[in-house]
Amino acid sequence: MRTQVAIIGAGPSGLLLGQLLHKAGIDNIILERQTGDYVLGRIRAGILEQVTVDLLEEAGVADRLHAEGTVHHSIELVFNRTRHPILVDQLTGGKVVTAYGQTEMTRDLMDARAAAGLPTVYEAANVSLHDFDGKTPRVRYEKDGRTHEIECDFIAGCDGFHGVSRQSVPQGAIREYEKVYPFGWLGVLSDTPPVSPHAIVYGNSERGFSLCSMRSLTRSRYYVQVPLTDKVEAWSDERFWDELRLRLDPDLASRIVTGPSIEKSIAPLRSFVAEPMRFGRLFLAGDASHIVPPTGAKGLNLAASDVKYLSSALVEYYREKSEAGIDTYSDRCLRRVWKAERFSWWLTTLMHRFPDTEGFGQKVQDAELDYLVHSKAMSTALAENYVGLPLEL
Ligand code: FAS
Ligand code: PHB
Repeated sequence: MRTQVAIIGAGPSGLLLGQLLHKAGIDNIILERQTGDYVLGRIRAGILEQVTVDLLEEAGVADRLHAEGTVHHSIELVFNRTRHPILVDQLTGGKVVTAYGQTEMTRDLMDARAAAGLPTVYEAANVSLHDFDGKTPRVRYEKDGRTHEIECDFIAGCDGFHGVSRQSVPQGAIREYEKVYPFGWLGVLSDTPPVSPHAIVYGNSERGFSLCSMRSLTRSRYYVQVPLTDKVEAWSDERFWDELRLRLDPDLASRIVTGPSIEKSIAPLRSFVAEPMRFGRLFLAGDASHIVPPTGAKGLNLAASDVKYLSSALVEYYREKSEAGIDTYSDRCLRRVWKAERFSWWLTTLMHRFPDTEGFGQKVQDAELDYLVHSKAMSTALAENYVGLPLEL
């Protein structure tokens, strides 16, 4: 079999890339090792930057997002049991974020791909990448007891942090940067009305970080910081709700509507970047190349901006026979990736309690929070990073 672009992974990166390439008349196939239902069952991101919303519109899959997504004009920081609004739209000249689950975005992309009759191979086992350092790369995979081979012009490694693409790059050709945080996030999804329907609430209390978010006006998403040694089995719903309340201000705590968890899991936090993001005819995009702690809601949005740069570069190659876009792909992505890595690290450091934060360190964190909510300059810096920096910066 032959195609122009072989995409590894049917997460947001792979599906969005496939849709944008299809819109541009570029043939592509997606190889996914799991089933579609398994991919949809992963509960992850929930906040979309305007850049991501614009891309989904460009891909023709934004109808449900506009119908069901919730626009947020502000966020709130809670510390010392007091809530402080950060009026994001006023500080950024009107920019906002949209609450819309990654699961729903993935479902919209899967439905659009199926409706267009585009080839997606689910349960593709033992995917392997070949000859991407030349001009005729190939991808192999196993399905239904047979080995299949695809000849292509380019391979897009959209297969996430644990995928095969980055692992296929010769060790000497790639540099990795990593920071692992000494805590995780215990997340709960519940079919209850969000406690703060128009603002994502980030808390820093002596008991640790908390986050009040949503997926819709009838489905909430909450998180509390937990030690890495914690097991989700040790957290009953009741224990979770009690702990969440203890980390909020009294008014918000009194308004939490509890209900049975429909998903509950603990995720570790890490910062990670692999450089460069291009190896001959192989391009890495999304979590295959970088990971951020979810505090800044950047992971999914960075995947979308990588895909914007990559799809534009491939369209330019096929339409204008120019390699300028593919030659600058990695540098353009990494300039935006590292700014998001910095912001995510900064907000994680500001809003979490670290095991080794002594008296002085805690006083400095307290002072930074106090300065942030009373300084227009610092609140503006938070706001412009939160809504997403312009693509061209
Ligand atoms: P993904 O990991 O989503 O998709 C990669 C796909 O490739 C998967 O479907 C996988 O099955 C497939 N694959 C892997 N290896 C393969 C192989 N060898 N062959 C074929 N297919 C293969 N981001 C936010 O912005 N906000 C959040 O709140 C947030 N919360 C998160 C919580 C968790 C627990 C995790 C893990 C991530 C979270 N993220 C969050 C980040 C997350 O949303 C990612 O940024 C997003 O999924 C990136 O999408 P992809 O790059 O497509 O990678
Ligand atoms: C979420 O809704 O899952 C979410 C929201 C904001 C974040 C991280 C996660 O910063």
